[in-house]
Amino acid sequence: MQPTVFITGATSGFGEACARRFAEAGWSLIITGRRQERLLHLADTLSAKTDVLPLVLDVRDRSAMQAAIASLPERFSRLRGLVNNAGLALGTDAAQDCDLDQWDTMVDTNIKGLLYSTRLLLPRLIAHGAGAGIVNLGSIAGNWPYPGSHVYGASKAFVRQFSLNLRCDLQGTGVRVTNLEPGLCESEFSLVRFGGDQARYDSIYQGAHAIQPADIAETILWILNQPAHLNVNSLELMPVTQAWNNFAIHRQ
Ligand code: NDP
Ligand code: 8X3
Repeated sequence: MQPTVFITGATSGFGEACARRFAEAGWSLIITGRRQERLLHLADTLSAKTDVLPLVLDVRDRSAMQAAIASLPERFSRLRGLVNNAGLALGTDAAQDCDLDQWDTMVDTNIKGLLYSTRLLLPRLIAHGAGAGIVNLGSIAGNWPYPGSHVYGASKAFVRQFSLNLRCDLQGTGVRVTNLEPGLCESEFSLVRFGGDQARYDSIYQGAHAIQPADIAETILWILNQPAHLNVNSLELMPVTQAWNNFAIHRQ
């Protein structure tokens, strides 16, 4: 029987690249996202290669998530993989200048949405047992501070600790958990963060040789294909061009 992976946020970036890579590797797919047209187009494209179930879902909508997951068709009922990918950053202003609605959106998506998919799908991963795994999209922003990261980085620090804590509770079930922590990657992520400012987006990636979504998809497939006795707890990735800088000192 083909393994099945559930991917949140498959309409662009890492999620879409994962859908394409896992389909190539022969996995069945459950793919989700809010943008219906993109999701259905992707499902249509990949259905020539594998069994695909598209679910138009907002991860923040707990009752819609519950209903969709409760009524998964039998052939998709047992999961080998969950890629908790849906997420976003909004803005880079200093905390004191931020819009509280944007903070709500980041918390509701990056934290609460990830909690809903995890809790609702855990029984199906546990039913699979040995070899099953969750890959959560953390970030270097959950490990390291930088100006303007405030709630986004804190939401990813939540994801990191939640991933480690999950491992304690899942001990004995065979279900593995990984927090994947990428640095600068080229995707719509920055366009969303910069409110659609294409020129600012272009300048961020100019000459940076950023990580590509296909690199992340390859890494996630590698993580989930590790031998069943092995858990990758966390994995931080940066492009070679990215590194740390000095501590900031404000001089009077
Ligand atoms: P993209 O913006 O390209 O993709 C984000 C995906 O999340 C889209 O498919 C979007 O789908 C989905 N999404 C956003 N909000 C919701 C929601 N409420 N409900 C359902 N789906 C939602 O970004 P990336 O692929 O780069 O980012 C994916 C993950 O990786 C995020 O969690 C991000 O924080 C993390 N990350 C990104 C890095 C980067 O530099 N790009 C680095 C480190 C981590 P739709 O809009 O159709 O709902
Ligand atoms: C995205 C990476 O460096 O923009 O999570 O915070 S960064």
